[in-house]
Amino acid sequence: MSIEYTPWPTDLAQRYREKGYWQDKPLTCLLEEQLATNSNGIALADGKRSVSYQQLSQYSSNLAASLAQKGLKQHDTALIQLPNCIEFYISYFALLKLGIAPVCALFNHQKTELQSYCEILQPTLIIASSMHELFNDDQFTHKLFNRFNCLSTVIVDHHKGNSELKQAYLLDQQFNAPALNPSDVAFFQLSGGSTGTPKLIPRTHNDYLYSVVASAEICQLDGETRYLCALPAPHNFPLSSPGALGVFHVGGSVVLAADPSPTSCFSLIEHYQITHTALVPPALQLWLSHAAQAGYDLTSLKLIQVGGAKLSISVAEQVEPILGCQLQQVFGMAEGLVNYTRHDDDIWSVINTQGKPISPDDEIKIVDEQGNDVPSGTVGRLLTRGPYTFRGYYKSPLHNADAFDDEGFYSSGDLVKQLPSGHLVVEGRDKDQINRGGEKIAAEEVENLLLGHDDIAHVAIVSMPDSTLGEKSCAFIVLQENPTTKLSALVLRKYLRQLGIADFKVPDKFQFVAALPLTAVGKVNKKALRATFEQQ
Ligand code: OOB
Repeated sequence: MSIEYTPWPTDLAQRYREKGYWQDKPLTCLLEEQLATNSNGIALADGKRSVSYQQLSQYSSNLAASLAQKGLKQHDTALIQLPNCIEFYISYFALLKLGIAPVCALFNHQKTELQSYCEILQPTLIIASSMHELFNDDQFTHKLFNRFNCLSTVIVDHHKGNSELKQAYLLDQQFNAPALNPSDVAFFQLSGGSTGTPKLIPRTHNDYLYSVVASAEICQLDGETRYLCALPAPHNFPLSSPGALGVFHVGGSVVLAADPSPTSCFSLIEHYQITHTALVPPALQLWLSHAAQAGYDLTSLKLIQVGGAKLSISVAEQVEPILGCQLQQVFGMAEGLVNYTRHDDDIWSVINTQGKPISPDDEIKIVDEQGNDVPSGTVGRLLTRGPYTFRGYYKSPLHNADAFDDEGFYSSGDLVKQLPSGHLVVEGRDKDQINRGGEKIAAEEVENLLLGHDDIAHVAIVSMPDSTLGEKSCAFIVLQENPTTKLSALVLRKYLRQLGIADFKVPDKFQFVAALPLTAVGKVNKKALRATFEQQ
């Protein structure tokens, strides 16, 4: 049985097909099309190794065949957790070819996140790396097997010695590909989240392929493109905006960096003559301050895309003078909608706006608190629907009821205004989330973990301004009346790390208070808590 998801209404689906957005082709066509004309072209390189399109295609088919032999089959689900490496794309395409829909966890995710994904998705397969501490030995794998009956196979890519994953994909074998339905869920994107439990975003072949192909065109990628993937590979930005998949679509090369730091990236830029890359604002700031004295030749760079969090105007202005390449602002979301500033935009729009939507059929509503349209140019809440914006989180009917309006528009939680040119300017946020330099923290998720501590009565996590990351997180804590232990920031950090959450979610600051301020209706007044930082 196909994996369930909320479909687009028939009339819109028909329109998206008529307009040629949905091509009714599976995402695997990205590799097949290159095989015909560019099989020896370099698809991927990581500083030490490189693979051609032919190899990427063969390796992913080999892995798919080996998984099929283990009994894994179309419409199963899987969890992939790999660092930025060639194996990530081999695994991703292997699963797409088999019709297995994976969720691709970030490499800094820990126990809590991985277990939540397993809980929601009930995967049959996990592909992980021994470079992650959880998969260094068998303990965590055993725990997962005990807890999730659905699991049949865990494959760990051992970076030292024998890797089961490498053995599987290097063994040439016949793969009988199942017929894929392009309307099916291809894989799940991770939501930045604003609720207690993580949410998964089903992305179909049709909708995702459209966003990739259209993005590659907007960003003017071609066979000569050498794209540096320095952000976490599964994230929507470096995967599809236009990201690695956009590069595969045009037959260019993707070069993988371990992380976006100048130390990891500059030598790769010089060596591979990188033309395009995608960064979050804090990484861009590091590049700007290290470019001059680093001693690397960065002149091959043509375009730096910046997104994931708001880019300040003063930093945006420095890109061309210092790095000698064009800036493109990208305002996107794993749920769908992606906006780009365009090559032919005037310089003011590139520096001051977050771009305009990919598609003429991206519908934008900007509304006030009552849900009424605001006058043009006024700030309001962003709602959107379109040919690559999802229609519902996976198995989350209650949350979906809040996240969508009656007409199927998704409410992104962003406060924006739209200029007469169509460009959007992000002015703030109306969701319980902290954007820590592009890494999203759902406040409620971390609050719930802290509330599990016996000595904590109440907790509220809010953002506080930070000159490098834009925002950091602060937890305001109210202790129980007679605490059994002496709580400190140190103790609580250790507590959260023992529970196992991604490091970026551990609050940067803990503030112990007698009570939390409340609103008139008795909810925690986070606005008042945030305001305490403005006064400092
Ligand atoms: C990207 O995707 P997500 O899912 O990690 O986060 C989406 C949220 C947006 O709703 C917005 O709050 C924020 O991240 N955001 C920005 C922004 N780009 C994203 N806020 C201000 N300025 C920007 N340029 O972050 C993402 C997905 C695809 C492409 C680019 C970014």
